[in-house]
Amino acid sequence: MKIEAIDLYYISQPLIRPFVTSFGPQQDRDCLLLAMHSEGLIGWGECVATNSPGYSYETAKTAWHILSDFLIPATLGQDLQQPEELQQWHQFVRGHPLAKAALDQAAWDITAQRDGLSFAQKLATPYEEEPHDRVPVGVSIGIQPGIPETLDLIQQHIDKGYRRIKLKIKPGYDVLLARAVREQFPSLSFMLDANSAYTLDEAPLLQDLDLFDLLMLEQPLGYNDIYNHSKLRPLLRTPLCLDESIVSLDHARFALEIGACDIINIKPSRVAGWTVARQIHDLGVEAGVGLWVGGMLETGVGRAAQLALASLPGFNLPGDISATERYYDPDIVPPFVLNSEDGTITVPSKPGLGIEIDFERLASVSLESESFT
Ligand code: OSB
Ligand code: MG
Repeated sequence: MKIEAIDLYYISQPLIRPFVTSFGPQQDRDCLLLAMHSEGLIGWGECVATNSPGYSYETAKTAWHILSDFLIPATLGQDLQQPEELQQWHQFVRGHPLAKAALDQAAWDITAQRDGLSFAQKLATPYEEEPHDRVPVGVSIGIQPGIPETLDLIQQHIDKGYRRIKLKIKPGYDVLLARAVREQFPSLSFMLDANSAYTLDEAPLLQDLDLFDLLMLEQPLGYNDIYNHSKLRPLLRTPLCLDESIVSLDHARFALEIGACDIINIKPSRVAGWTVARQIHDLGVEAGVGLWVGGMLETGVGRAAQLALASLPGFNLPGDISATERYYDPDIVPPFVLNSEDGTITVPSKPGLGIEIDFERLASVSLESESFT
């Protein structure tokens, strides 16, 4: 299918509540959306880079630049057969996985529609096992003003039916928090995410977290420091999960080879899209490690594709994929809701992403848009 046109949107939507991590607060969520046109079909992609380079060096503005000046020109006019081809088309751009992932997602969406498959079914074609039709999900709770507020929020989410809670931590807001949570919720499945806020020197403090039977500790050390995670891991009983450090299939291989983690948080955007995300899934299955799908406060466009990835057979831990009502009201696609009876969200089953864009809403949250032909 010849790629005829690509529309790019810079959008900004207020979050239901500010999301605070060890790298700072976020109130309005900026991101890019992209529509790929071919043969009367439209494939959608989301670039999760936001207005500040806290989680990644990419921002929505750098992604706009890389997409409009390099990646989109290298994509327009191409004859797309399978989404894996984008790896070749885009390898001349070093890095910038969040920008690449938006086109990758759109290519998976549009080829799935062409094939009459859901995004999940297309991703699952190599496997004997069918993709799951609902996937277990958890919530990621940002840093709150205090411990009582955090305990309240945890209770609210348990009441809604979430079965796994992740809490953001930072130095000074860690061991006391974990102790209070474990005391109040003796059997809760909970985990902590430090977003690279600690150093190996702080291993004794991180060892104190072993007391609280955490599901895992996510990315305590440097975002680009797989090596020190391999030194930390034998010092902890708590399973160690990597997020920021796994930016490619090679990085996943390095981490597993040197024993830097027990678990990988797979975010397609962080690894340039769903093609590589699936390769890391396969590598993780082979290595027998824990696997789950991470989140980046996606709009419904990205959320649909997260759910599709999470439906693959190798994922064995709940993803950071919560109901739309936790993030945006309204969103630009109809809300995803929690199945409260089992703490899951249903994977879209219509062709492609299976979403319906509310173009009026999209226009009202777009700060800028441009069409490339
Ligand atoms: O580290 O997993 C992270 C959100 C933005 C940037 C980084 C992270 C997160 C989350 C939110 O934890 C997960 C979600 O989308 O709910
Ligand atoms: Mg994380």
